[in-house]
Amino acid sequence: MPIQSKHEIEKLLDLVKGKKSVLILTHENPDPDSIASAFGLKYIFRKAAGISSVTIGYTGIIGRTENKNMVNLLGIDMVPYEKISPRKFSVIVMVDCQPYAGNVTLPKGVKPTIIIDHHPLRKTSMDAEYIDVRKDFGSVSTIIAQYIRQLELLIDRKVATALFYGIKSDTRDMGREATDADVRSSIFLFPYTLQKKLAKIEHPRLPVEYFREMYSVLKNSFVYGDAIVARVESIKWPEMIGEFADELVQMEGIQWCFCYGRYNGSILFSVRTTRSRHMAGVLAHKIVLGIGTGGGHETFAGGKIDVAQALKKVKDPEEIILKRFLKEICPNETEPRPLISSKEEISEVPPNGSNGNKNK
Ligand SMILES: [Mn+2]
Repeated sequence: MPIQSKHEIEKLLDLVKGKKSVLILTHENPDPDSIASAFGLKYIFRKAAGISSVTIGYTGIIGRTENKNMVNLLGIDMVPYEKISPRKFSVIVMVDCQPYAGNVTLPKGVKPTIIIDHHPLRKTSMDAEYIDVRKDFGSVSTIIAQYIRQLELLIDRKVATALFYGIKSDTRDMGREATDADVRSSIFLFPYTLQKKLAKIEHPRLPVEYFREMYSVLKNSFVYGDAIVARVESIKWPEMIGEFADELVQMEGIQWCFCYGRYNGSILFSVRTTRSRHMAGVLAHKIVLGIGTGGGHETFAGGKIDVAQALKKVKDPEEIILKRFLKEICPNETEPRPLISSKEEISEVPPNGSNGNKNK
């Protein structure tokens, strides 16, 4: 898909020019791509449309350490949805999501004027006044970087760093569904990035909790043929499902990963596949049909089930999504094998070090 023309971008700016206040909404539990897109767009609105009152709103939490560092180190002002009244804004923008996709909230009857996304276009999005939805792009940050370039705006280094990381993170370092456009936007942004801050975002100090969670996920992982399934017992932060799914699908011999667990009255799940042109998004949609919402991209997707709602229809929604996943992925029922067998010894005593026991 060609780059958006300057003329088209002017149309976007015309929709906000002279408006009192603009709300940019990310998706629930925003990831780096949606945070960066909102931050970049806020910058564009300020520099190119003279709008200073732009609020970035989000639902859920910013739980992943990388994302928290990104917001803190780059000074991105993110306002929780509970603290905003969407109806009071003159213009509402959605980035990296679309209405009714299940991962973004708006009061009844309130619609976004502008939608900029890279998930498959939904019918209900068609009545927005400005739609730039590029399913083929690896990230929305790529689109926002293109806008900055087309408008020949001076580049803010924090914005450049955020967008660069947004692209990097959504495409897993250009390895996941990245196109030439993503690469070109990255190269354009790179000279302006704040490398030290970026390193602190990408390689953060992690809370002890992270390692405990990782242990519990590995302990609960089962291999079914070329698929790995992990039921996460307690989700400490909602993004961890996707975070660990990204890790597990890297395992040799594995082509599919399904991670799921309960969080705040919902079942959250992530689907990953190493096979391109496999519709993880379609699969995510299919396995929650009638009981929840799901969707995403070719190789990575996710979804959510409201447990109380689902229980009105079915007895065990967790069992249903697992069964449906397995039915699609390994139709010839394979016996699951635990990733770590109980025979493998897990030491609960510290090693002896230099206390003289080593020759025993
Ligand atoms: Mn994205």
